[in-house]
Amino acid sequence: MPYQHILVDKPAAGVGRARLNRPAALNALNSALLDELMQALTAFDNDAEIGALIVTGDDKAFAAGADIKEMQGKSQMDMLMAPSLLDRFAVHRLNKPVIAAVSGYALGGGCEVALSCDMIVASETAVFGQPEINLGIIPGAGGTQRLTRAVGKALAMEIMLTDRKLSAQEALAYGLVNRVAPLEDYMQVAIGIAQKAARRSQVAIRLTKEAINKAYDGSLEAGLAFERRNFLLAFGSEDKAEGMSAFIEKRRARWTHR
Ligand code: DAK
Repeated sequence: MPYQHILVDKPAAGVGRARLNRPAALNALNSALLDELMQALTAFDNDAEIGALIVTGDDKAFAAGADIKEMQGKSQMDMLMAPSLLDRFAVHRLNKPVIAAVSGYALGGGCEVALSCDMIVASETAVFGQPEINLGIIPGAGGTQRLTRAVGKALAMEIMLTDRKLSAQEALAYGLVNRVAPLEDYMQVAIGIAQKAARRSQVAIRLTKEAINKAYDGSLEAGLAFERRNFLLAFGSEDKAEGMSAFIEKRRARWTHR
């Protein structure tokens, strides 16, 4: 099936790969792209020939976040009432192992998609961050919960409150990513890990993944529900409108704190 915003292939036996493909917008995640991504990943998840999945972007950007140009025109009610709001960021619900192969920017929703995967392989050029604070909003796809669990409270606060970015090596040191590899090798490293998982029993893999997530999750659902509420609150603010306009108009935001 032809997709408009992603590329799909099987780079090795048993491995399905979805590549975000909006390079002119640094793979910003618009609704259509997210729908296609979930459709493609779900198809791989249901394909008996496939044992592991890879989500990736291109060398310059995994994804620079949700599409600010699309979000700018949306109201709080648009976001609240969107029928597939939660289904669009649902990589964590897949049954098979999912590896994010990250090069360049993994920001905002892009970082959150990577964090929703089971493992992350980063190129040396990868940059992780949650810059939503610059737009007058908060992370909305799990960042406040998953990043905090991955790197701990102090660093999570710095990343999300001050837009501190993490390099690939820092992300490795803080336990956010599994491996860092040179730009020319990171995809092969991701494929290698995917192949190792793909060779195993899909039943045992699925049950193991479920059990690990149980240990890790705790009250993640409650955390996500709370985050969503606060995301919607921020989305109704004047500062959200100002932050997004300022980005698009390439100027500094003038916050009114309302
Ligand atoms: N959205 C739309 N367009 C983007 C974009 C984005 N997030 N990021 C980059 N672009 C576009 C730029 O506007 C530019 O387009 P033109 O001006 O050429 O038309 C093109 O991509 C190249 O970008 P730059 O010219 O800015 O490239 P630079 O190399 O100079 O800078 C950068 C790269 C990544 C530092 C910069 O582009 C940047 O700061 N981008 C924005 C990063 C950002 O703020 N990301 C967070 C977005 S908010 C939700 C769940 C999740 C979310 C929302 C809702 N629900 C479940 C409700 C997530 C929210 C976010 O991710």
